[in-house]
Amino acid sequence: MMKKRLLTGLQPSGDLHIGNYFGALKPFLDTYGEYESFLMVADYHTLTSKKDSENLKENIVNIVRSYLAVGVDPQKAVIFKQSDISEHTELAWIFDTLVTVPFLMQAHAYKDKVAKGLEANAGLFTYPMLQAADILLYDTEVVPVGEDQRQHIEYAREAATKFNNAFGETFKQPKELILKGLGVVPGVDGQKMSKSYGNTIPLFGSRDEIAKAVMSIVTDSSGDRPENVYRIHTLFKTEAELTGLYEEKKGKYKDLKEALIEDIEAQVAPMRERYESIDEVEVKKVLKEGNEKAQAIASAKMTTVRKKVGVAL
Ligand code: AQP
Repeated sequence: MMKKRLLTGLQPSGDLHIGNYFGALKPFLDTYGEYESFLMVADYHTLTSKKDSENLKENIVNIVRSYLAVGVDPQKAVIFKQSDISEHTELAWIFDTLVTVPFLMQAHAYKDKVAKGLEANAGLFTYPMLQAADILLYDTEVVPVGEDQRQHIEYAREAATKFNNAFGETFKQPKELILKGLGVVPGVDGQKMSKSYGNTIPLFGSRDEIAKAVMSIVTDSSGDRPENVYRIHTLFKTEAELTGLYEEKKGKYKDLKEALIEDIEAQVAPMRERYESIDEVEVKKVLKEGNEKAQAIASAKMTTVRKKVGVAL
């Protein structure tokens, strides 16, 4: 029996943080063996917010290093780069012609980013349709993501429905996979951890960088338990494991932060070591192999799509 397909992608827009890990990479790692799996470098999405070519190049290499360092086996998942498969932007254009401006205007992520001062460029506005193309091009059925992406997966379903209604059954309906308790990892200020909010704990940071970020977690001095510290701590230890520690160190915020640093370090140090050992040669090899596999699927799907919409002569 054919395995169902699973796909997710992250933007090479800066250093990955533990929110990206627990929200997207961990659910991917926990499930990708059960599916035919795809892990994309969402580099064209990054252009909606960043225009720094040297930095983008470096971040593309680093995100593939991250994928490998957290334990993704490139023999078991297709690791590929979005911009190398031009069918993504081609299909996104077709979806742009199917959805309305008022529909796109309801996207929370767009409104939030513009409210935070990001330029309201047309690419940022139509981003959900490029994401729909990323997903639907591969007949993806499962998409591991954080909570902030739930609406975008709904938008991908809408793009599939609009296309199928207009041109006949072509695309599958994808479903988000959001792990309980991991959908929104808080940052050091208690808001959603986000590269653009400057509130992250870096996934591959040095011990000192992790310690600095943890020590800056905002604590509310009114209670025995520093809630922001505790919420992040539950990602690394079970609540049962933490009960004794938080009882013993009641009110001692510095001690609790130090315990959190140790627990983060225990989990990320081996990944950081692997990350440091992966070079650009290996990254290029992985992408070359992954791109070939992705390209074959994307080309076949777009041949069908072009026929269905009527542009193929
Ligand atoms: N705080 C978070 N908690 C849970 N999941 C999260 N994700 C991001 N932040 C959290 C998930 O990580 C994946 C990668 O998303 P992306 O690379 O497209 O970037 P993003 O969502 O825009 O991530 P950032 O760090 O929050 O970047 P900016 O600053 O651009 O907003 C997605 O699955 C996302 O849900």
